[in-house]
Amino acid sequence: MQHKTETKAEIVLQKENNFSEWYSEILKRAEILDIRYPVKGVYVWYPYGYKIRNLVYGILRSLLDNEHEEVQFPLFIPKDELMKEKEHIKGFEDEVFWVTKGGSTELDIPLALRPTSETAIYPVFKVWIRSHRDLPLRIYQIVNTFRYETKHTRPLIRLREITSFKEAHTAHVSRADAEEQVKKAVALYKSFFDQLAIPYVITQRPAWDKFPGAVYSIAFDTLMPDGRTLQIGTIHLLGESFARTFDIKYEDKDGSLKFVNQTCYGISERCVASVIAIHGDDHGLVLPPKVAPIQVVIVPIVFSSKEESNNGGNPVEEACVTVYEELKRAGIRAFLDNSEDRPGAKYYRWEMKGVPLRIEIGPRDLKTNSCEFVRRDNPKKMHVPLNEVAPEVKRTLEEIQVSIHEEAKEALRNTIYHTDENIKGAENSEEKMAELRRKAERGIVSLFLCDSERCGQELEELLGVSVLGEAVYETEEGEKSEGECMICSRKAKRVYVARAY
Ligand code: P5A
Ligand code: ZN
Repeated sequence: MQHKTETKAEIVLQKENNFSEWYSEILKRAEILDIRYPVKGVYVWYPYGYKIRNLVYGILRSLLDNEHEEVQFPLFIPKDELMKEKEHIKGFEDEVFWVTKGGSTELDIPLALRPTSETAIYPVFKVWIRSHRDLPLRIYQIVNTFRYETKHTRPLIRLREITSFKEAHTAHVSRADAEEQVKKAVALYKSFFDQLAIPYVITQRPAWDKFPGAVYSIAFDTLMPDGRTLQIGTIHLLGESFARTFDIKYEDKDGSLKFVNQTCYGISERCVASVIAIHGDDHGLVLPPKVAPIQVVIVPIVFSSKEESNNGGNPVEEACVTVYEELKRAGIRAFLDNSEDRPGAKYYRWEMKGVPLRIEIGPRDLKTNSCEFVRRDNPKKMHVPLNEVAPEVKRTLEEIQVSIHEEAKEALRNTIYHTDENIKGAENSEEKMAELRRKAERGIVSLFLCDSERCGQELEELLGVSVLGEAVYETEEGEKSEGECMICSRKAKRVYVARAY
């Protein structure tokens, strides 16, 4: 190990003890996001953060491009369109930013900045869709959306400008086809989060807390290091409700006119937030190789190299360049750090930036024609012969990707606390409730709850949690999926609750 240069930092990073501070410091030190922009809930992407963002979105794009086509709709939504769908607007009206003037002239019709794009897109679906041959129609866009959030805003987590809302909208001939699409969207999002090595639970949101205008909503939630869950994506079955409001009909094979059946689903910057929060450690980011802008950094271990290299070549530097070029040729995102900083300063910088693999090459390594691999996610070092570097890098990056995923999945699994008991009705129920409250401090609690809003809200208050929803996709084998509601003792389904962002 080289002697680490002491790098002065005012704040010692402690992800487990003080996640909130850790998170803001990482965004700054790893140069993801500059939070100094003078509008609440609105932030600036640094170049490095933007590269991560683009790699993350590249994965989603390639998944969506399979069966969807990318489009772009306007940011402005005229007030009358936004107000058409009654339930939808009830859910969003307090969150809409309005443009009411052009210069100093009042606009005839105020324009909303899209909080989401149903009411921008569906009036156009009405003119695009004529016949059953136009269906299924599946589009997506990656755009900014605006929500006047009144809860505490937080970079990448609760934004007033979501800079990249990845929203898909589909229309189908029947309810069965739309439900099939919901399943496909679930599979698609699973694959997306799996590639980010992000573990999740999938739930059906309670009927009293679904997306405004939907028949039902499916949510993906992950667990942040402070024990709170973060909703990282949702999929909604819209049925015919928007089709009726916006009069979206198609001519069926028999000539009759029918309403389309719709779905929509979306993901925000929260997917980037969860990559940072879940994999990072006290030294900085730990990026999954798939989304690391630099997958491998090469650090030459040279001591007084300058004179030597000026006199025509230094074997260490030459070896580094050879390795760098070979990795580039192999399609690996490599970087050769031949700056004048000391090795320790370089280690610090690239650890902070989450580079999954570091290759060190020094004079001693050259004597054995080898180099040293240092993984970001575990402290073990490995000697690798120089002529095997490219395949070994590929193999190691794959190993890292799998290993951080397994670790994160395990951590989530371990914090889910299951109970089959009807605790509210039990003796010493006070004590048992307090126990559940403690469990919910650190993770997800799985319990039985009926679908009434009253029971849901009572439980939320008793435990200081939010109801995520019914564990529709993920119940473990052998686990009871039906029991008695913890609040009213009626028949109930297994539900996940947690303190949520
Ligand atoms: C689905 C796409 C929708 O808006 N319309 C089109 C549907 N669903 S949603 O649940 O309201 O939002 C989708 C996901 O976006 C994230 N999200 C946010 N992220 C950051 N800041 C916000 N203010 C914010 N609001 C919502 C959530 O992950 C949500 O699941
Ligand atoms: Zn109940």
